[in-house]
Amino acid sequence: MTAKPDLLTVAKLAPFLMEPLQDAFTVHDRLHENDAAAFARVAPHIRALCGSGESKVSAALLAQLPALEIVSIMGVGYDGVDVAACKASGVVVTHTPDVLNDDVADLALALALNIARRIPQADRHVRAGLWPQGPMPLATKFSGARMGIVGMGRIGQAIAQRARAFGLSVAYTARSAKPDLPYTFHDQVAALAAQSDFLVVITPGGAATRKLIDAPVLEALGPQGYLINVARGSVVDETALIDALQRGTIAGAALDVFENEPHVPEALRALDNVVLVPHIGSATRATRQAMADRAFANLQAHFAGKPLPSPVPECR
Ligand code: 8YV
Repeated sequence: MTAKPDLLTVAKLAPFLMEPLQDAFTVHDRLHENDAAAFARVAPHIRALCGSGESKVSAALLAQLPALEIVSIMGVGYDGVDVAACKASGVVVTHTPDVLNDDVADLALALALNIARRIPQADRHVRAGLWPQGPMPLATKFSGARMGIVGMGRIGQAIAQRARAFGLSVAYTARSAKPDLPYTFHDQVAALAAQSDFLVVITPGGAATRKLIDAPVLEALGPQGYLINVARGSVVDETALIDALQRGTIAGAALDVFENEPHVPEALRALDNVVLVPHIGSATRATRQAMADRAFANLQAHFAGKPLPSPVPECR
């Protein structure tokens, strides 16, 4: 019997991924974080890494893993992985696109509806026994509004389809215009924001989009506008956002992701014109199972010498 390959996990993984991993690999569960001496002993033998969309795989970690062949990310985003360093050492990177498009798009619409119609605030109003004292302040109409989407990839397109079903007009910004799509393209995010009631961020994280949503963009979105972020916290300048929310520069924000997750600034938590959820875009049982299956399938294919189901674009 050949020995199972050694695999290091770089995130706390769900049991439905951990179990198949443990059957097929010798799993070292976050050993690099938990036990430096034990890690130093196994590091030369580690052939695979498995983590989540939020995992950090730095050049410094890679330098300690001379036998590494593959990094399998259970997530569509892989902005924490130093892909250039992986490629330089012949390490392939895989992720799990497509299977989460519906869930993330569903959440984007749910957040937009929640912030516009003030549903969490209304729930708190009823629970606090305030209804007998009078009605809630009137909310913002969602149907027929203007949505601006920052990032028109697979998930952006799923958001746009749902927005159209609500009678919203859709415009977008992306690296380049997509002439096949029936939506208005803006090459500047501030110009898009100026034309939007709901600005939805669904662009990859990483250096290219860091603080793309800054004070001038929020200024352009304006006092009737709402920001929805289902991408990465890094894409929004959180300090500028808090300032804009406090001053009424924008009407409100609904956020699934934050700059320093799982820590959310007290100043943001204290505001009433926000809806805050803890990075749950893909967090349904069906979708997380599909993501786990794909992350495992990528590893299995690699060690069976078969084509990889979903390498990241840079590794195709
Ligand atoms: C999850 C995500 O948070 O896919 C992504 O990029 O951010 C999320 O779906 C996570 O990666 C689940 O493992």
